[in-house]
Amino acid sequence: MLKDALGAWRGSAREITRLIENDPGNAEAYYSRASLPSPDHDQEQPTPTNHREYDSMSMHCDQCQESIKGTGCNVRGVCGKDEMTAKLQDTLIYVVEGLALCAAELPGTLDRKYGRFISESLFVTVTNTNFDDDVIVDRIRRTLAVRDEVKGVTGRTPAHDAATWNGSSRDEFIAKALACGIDSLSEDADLRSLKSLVLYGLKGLAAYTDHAAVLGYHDDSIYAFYVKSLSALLQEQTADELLALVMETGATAVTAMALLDKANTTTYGNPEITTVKTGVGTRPGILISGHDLRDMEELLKQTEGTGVDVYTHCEMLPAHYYPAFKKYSHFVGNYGSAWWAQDREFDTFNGPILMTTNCIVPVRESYRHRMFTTGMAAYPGLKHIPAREEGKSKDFAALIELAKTCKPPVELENGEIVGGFAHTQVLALADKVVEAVKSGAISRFVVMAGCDGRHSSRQYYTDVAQALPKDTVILTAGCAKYRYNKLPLGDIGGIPRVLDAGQCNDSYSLAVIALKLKEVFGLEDINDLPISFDIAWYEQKAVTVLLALLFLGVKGIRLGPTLPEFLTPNVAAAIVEKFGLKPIGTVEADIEAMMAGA
Ligand code: SF4
Ligand code: SF3
Repeated sequence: MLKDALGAWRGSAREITRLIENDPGNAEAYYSRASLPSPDHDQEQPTPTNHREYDSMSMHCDQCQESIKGTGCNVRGVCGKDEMTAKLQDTLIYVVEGLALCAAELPGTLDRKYGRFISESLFVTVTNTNFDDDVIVDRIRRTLAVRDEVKGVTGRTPAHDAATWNGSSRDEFIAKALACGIDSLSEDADLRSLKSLVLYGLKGLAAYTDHAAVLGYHDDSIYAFYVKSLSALLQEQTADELLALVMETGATAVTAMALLDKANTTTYGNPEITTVKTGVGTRPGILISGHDLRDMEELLKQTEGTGVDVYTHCEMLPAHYYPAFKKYSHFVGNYGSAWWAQDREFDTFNGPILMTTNCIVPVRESYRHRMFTTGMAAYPGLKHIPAREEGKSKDFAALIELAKTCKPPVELENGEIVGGFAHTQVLALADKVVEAVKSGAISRFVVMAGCDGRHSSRQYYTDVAQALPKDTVILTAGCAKYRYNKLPLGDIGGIPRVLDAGQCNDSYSLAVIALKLKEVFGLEDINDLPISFDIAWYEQKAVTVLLALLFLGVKGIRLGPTLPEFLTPNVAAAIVEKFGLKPIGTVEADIEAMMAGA
């Protein structure tokens, strides 16, 4: 029956299975974890210092691209997540599903306080966001309390363990996880795979929705979808029902990214072409990483006139592109590169570091005393800046006072990064871009958005950027850009060959640009544009972006460095058939194919 359902969706394709069976070399490339970590990053990673009285426990997590091949992470995460944290996150997801099941009984529109609470709880479990067991235990307790509050309102209790189960101690939560992890989603591997795809898409969706909520923007249809989809994960579903849910997750992802785009641009203005310095000044600095722009704003306000400079790291780089932040003379530049190199870069930064969201890597002793978390991010032993009270700002005084006692950052490089090509800026240049395409000066756009990661195989993206013909333009967003955004790739008639729209959530901009170009060129189908998609994924926000692109009808996306391990061959084959999704191949073959429109 499952095969029929998948077959109806994908025809008779067996592309992935065929690749694995007939060409083990390719299968290795598509499904294996490449060597890890990269050669210059091979020191042993420190371990988060949570309690460890559960040494014999096993875990199972397969939600990110660095998941251990074939098994998922089942002893300790490659990310540093240990088995207890993994188990607690499993229980958190389960009780959130129980909350959704109970909330489905509520009449009318879901109260936004519940929607926002679900966003936060899902966000906590996104890769590299929260490693602190105490925080997760507290959130499980709060979720159970909210669930019971909802039951009090409806006067009804759904007949499901997730709606009735109760616990209060860490031990009970750990024990519960043994029965409610991802393996419990379904006994059937393909159905479990489809449910995982929905769940991981929801996690990324929740992160984007939470960022919008922080700025006061909500969309009740997103919260309604949480209730529908999380409840569905607890129930028996057919393949057809789950495939529909996958597409609805993509549709809701578009809604969430559009909402966040509106929240960011209404609050901070439309990103503009900006040159960001990568060198350092002579004053002490605070380094801010992650994706939360309101934290960025409040930190800039509170550091003004203190003698402390502010630098961005990784996904906070695009903050420089917003008009609202340009007025701060102490907002001096970007320090370092993508998340996975942070342990070296944080060491030499010398000043306090603020992690507003993912991605945290296991923290070294050398900078532990200077590192702070806030929002949904947390790590055992680090100071956490509490949530803002209603109508007030967060208080970053502890970072500022510490910064005053620190040395200035050590210079790692001294160059420039150009960015700010979100949809309004690119569309302001539309005449120039269209003319360049019509004259043949631009032959093709290649979207290379997404995540960076530790795998040495991600060198592929650097090599593609360097080897693409000089009449191509790379559209990017997310931390994947660090594989090529400092290369001297030049410009085409004044249009830079790398157009950075911003953070991973700004991938929405790339879709808007593509849809606008389709309109300008009078095309019926987005796939008729001279655009290829060669994107990189790591964590669940990239899953969300991928589902959004599939929902928008983009076909022929190349995805790497490996396809998600949580997709079974049958499910992967279904997506390959319906959407033409492709694993990346060699640099030469992929460029040749992309230039030929394939
Ligand atoms: Fe493994 Fe990724 Fe899960 Fe971490 S988030 S435990 S690396 S699959
Ligand atoms: Fe990067 Fe973590 Fe995904 Fe926001 S910072 S794109 S990986």
